[in-house]
Amino acid sequence: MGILNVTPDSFSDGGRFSQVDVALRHAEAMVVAGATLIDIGGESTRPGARAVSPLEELERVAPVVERINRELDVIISVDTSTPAVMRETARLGAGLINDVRSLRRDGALDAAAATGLPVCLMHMLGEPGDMQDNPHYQNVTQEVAAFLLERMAQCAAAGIGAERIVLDPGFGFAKTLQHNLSLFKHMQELHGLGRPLLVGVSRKSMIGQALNRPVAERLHGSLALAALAVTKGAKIIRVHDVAETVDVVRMIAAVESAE
Ligand code: 8Y4
Repeated sequence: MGILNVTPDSFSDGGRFSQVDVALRHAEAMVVAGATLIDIGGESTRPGARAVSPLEELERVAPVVERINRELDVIISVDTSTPAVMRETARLGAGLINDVRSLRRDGALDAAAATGLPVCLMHMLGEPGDMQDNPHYQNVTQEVAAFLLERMAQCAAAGIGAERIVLDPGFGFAKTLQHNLSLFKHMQELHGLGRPLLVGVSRKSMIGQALNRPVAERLHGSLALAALAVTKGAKIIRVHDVAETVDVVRMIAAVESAE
């Protein structure tokens, strides 16, 4: 899964390419490099990021979803917690709802159910703005598993069957470095929930903290964790550096398919 951030159009310098063209070219490069999903997000989850209205989020994301659906052979994942964005992007050809809030916003369960699309449920406590204020767990892996099980039950009650669900431990969301490392080490316990796992660690601060690297120097740490995640059974890896990660995944597959 390649990450595509859709930035606002308002600062466009009126150059030769619109923001939609820039996004399409980035998505195409990731598909050529081997991405089978593109995750499109129009609302920043960074602590302190300005809140984006549903209309503004839709205006950023919808043209990109429509254009990629028209021009590329790839599954479009929409990184959103907003019911209207789920409904409208599903109509425009999205193939997966990726909600870091696990459908906890008002109306999100019903909106996601109505689309008929698969959903990625991710673990996070609180909201992006306050999630890193002193997160606390007795056993982070068990508590993440319990949270995801509860969200799966809410989905089932809303008509979203288990066969439509992908699960995500939510690395970097309401977790200290030690929480992230322990959760990663014990990730295989989450297979007990019976659904495919998606892992997103690309360039994240757990790599920065463990290696003392700024964000521009986290590729090798990201690839190490991608390899380890695949070895631990993760089925989808959400990354910025698609070509490099695809080599890692193919190399593992080559070894695994040997006699
Ligand atoms: C550098 C670059 C440092 C990016 C931090 C980041 C996940 C996700 C995000 C994830 C799923 C991010 C939308 C955070 N992370 N969705 N989204 N799983 N399913 N930060 O781990 O990439 S945004």
